Amino acid sequence: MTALQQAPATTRNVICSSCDIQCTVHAKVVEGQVVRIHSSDNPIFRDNICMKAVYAPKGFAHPDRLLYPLRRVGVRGSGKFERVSWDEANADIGARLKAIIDRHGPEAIAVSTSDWNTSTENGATRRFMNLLGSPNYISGVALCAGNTAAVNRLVYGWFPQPDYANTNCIMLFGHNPKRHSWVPVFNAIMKARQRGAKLVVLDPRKSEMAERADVWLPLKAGTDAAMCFGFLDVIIREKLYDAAFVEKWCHGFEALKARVAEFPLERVAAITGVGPDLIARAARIYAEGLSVIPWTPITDQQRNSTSAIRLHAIMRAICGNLDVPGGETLGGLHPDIPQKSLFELHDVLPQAQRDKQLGADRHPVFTYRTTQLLEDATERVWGYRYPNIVNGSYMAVPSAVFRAMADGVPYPVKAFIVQGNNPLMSYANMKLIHRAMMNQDLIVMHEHFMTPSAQLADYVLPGDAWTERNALMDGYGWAAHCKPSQKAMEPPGECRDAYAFWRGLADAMGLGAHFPWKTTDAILDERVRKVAPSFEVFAANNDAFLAPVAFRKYEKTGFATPTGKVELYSTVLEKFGFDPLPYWREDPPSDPGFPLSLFVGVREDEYFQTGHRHIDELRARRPEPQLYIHPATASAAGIAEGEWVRVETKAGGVKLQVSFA
Ligand SMILES: Nc1nc2c(c(=O)[nH]1)N[C@H]1C(S)=C(S)[C@@H](COP(=O)(O)OP(=O)(O)OC[C@H]3O[C@@H](n4cnc5c(=O)[nH]c(N)nc54)[C@H](O)[C@@H]3O)O[C@H]1N2
Ligand SMILES: Nc1nc2c(c(=O)[nH]1)N[C@H]1C(S)=C(S)[C@@H](COP(=O)(O)OP(=O)(O)OC[C@H]3O[C@@H](n4cnc5c(=O)[nH]c(N)nc54)[C@H](O)[C@@H]3O)O[C@H]1N2
Ligand code: SF4
Ligand SMILES: [Mo]
Repeated sequence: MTALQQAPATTRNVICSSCDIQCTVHAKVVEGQVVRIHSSDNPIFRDNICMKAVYAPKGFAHPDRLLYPLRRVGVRGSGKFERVSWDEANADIGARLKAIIDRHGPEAIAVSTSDWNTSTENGATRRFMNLLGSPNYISGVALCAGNTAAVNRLVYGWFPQPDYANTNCIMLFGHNPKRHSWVPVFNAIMKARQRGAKLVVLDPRKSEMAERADVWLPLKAGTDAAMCFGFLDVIIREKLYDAAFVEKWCHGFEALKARVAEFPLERVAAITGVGPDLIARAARIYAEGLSVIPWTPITDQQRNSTSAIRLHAIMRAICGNLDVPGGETLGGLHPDIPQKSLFELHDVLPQAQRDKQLGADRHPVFTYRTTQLLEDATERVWGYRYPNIVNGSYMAVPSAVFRAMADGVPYPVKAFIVQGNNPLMSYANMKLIHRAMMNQDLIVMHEHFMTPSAQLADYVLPGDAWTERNALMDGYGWAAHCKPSQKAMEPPGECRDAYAFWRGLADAMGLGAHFPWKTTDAILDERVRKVAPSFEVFAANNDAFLAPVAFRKYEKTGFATPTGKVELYSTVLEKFGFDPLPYWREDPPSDPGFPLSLFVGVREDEYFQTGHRHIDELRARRPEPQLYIHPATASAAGIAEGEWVRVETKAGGVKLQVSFA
């Protein structure tokens, strides 16, 4: 036995943030170091654990981990940095931000963060920006749930969660949780299947979930919205909807009916490539009993995203699946633990600054322009005007921010602060983002590693990891629960947490008085004050802290929309001159120079997004980036499995290794 194996061990309850689903796991700690991650005994998580979590401590202890603040000394992107202190870094960043604000206004400062930090910064990101006066916050959430949350909010004012434990049918629009992808959702779907719940899967590829499905609809990629019109055609023609709910609670059913009538099954079959009988069968299974449509980024990232998401919401509502056991529950804010939204101070951002939010003119749905039309209704139902659902509310539009950074249109953005996000690789249009970043006066990154984005920064500041901090993960305004995460070890070197990062910048900008909590632990103590004497006590006694469950809450408050009803016909979009009903927009005709169609999706078990490639054991399992291609298409082109090919679109190209798997 080694000395380490003999030393006494303790176990901490930690929330894994190696992806964004927030599993509670156990960290075994020996002599101040996390030596093992294993599954917790909580029934939602105990059945299995994914390899990203198991290898996380190894990843955090990697020799390439950033441990000290770095300042760029060579030209931007040359990779030359020198070590500085946090104080030096913050003072210089503060002075440079002030100069940019003096010259261009606070809207010239943009911030980009992502999923992992949704709960760990305790609202400090938006607090800092709102106090400064900048509306230009963007997040990877724009490609992942933020859009869905905003569109759901337009329809009924909440973002619902599936009740997997009691549902009769799960309909997946490409969503493909696996043993190593979104473990708790995978476990919940498997348990529902064991109980006899039906599974309907829409996926152009025979995915793992498609293999398990009662009905698999191999639709053409990007045609999900059209498919929903087909489902609704069957549901409305065969009167499979909940007529009493529609009558009492829905706005615009007749208009919707007329729109759906434009989509007879033959038309939908021609668009989607799936036969009318199969479409009708799936629609009837969905409408038969209590059913759920879990969220997926697939319908966040399509030409017809907004319509597809609205159509999901409409199916839920008219089939009587909203806020009932076995359907989809409406969460909201926890009544006893102030969620991070309440720390964000959206009310201090002046209207004139809100109006400058980039991209709101053409794509308003998750921007202030839309959400401010919902504020009164939100206050009536939520008791609060600014819930930040999945951290995706009140965002600017990423592509518009990158254009402002690159070309100064409609006004210049000259400083870019990035926390836990790899913008160059995660948002669409890498060439534009590269140009945007190269045109900045100041880029600050809060990171674990020298990512391709960090290599372009002026300052790279070291971040702590999820084993190294206390945290309170709230339910993103999506579910009304709070889960504590216990610090298991000290962060290495000078790594700091997200709240400390923003507080340091706030001090440098003369805003320190607005950040009265000196540390994350102080703000956590404040957040749990109503239910425990301190965060430490709260975390020791609670695995998860759930709000009391209640159903059909809208019967008391109405829905959080201007009409107080489910807006099948959107009064908000109508005000902006957009089509108030969902619609179908055809793809432009394909270019003969690009004969194949390409779609994305398929999470790699070993990695989360652009990270984790530095962990040897994981890299050995999947050393190369892969392209999946049908063997018949490959052989027609003379391509063999294992060969490297160049994939080109009009936007650019990439080299990938061919796999038939
Ligand atoms: N091409 C393509 N683009 C995509 C997607 C895709 O599948 N393909 N998926 C989309 C989706 S669904 C999402 S959610 C987004 C995700 O996009 P990103 O949020 O950019 O995800 P990552 O690539 O994981 O980058 C996160 C970075 O945060 C750092 N990090 C992790 N934990 C911490 C921490 O605790 N503190 C600090 N300071 N830093 C930390 C990691 O080192 C990593 O570099 O990408 C979207 N974009
Ligand atoms: N191991 C691991 N797990 C992860 C992640 C990771 O990076 N690694 N990322 C996490 C994150 S941030 C997210 S958001 C989730 C996302 O997880 P999922 O929701 O499962 O999304 P994807 O894996 O991108 O794609 C799922 C399926 O959609 C299909 N698909 C592609 N285009 C279309 C289309 O147009 N329509 C339909 N109906 N289907 C289509 C693909 O063939 C694929 O089988 O995974 C999470 N889990
Ligand atoms: S699915 Fe894996 S990586 Fe994601 S939170 Fe759970 S344990 Fe962590
Ligand atoms: Mo995501």
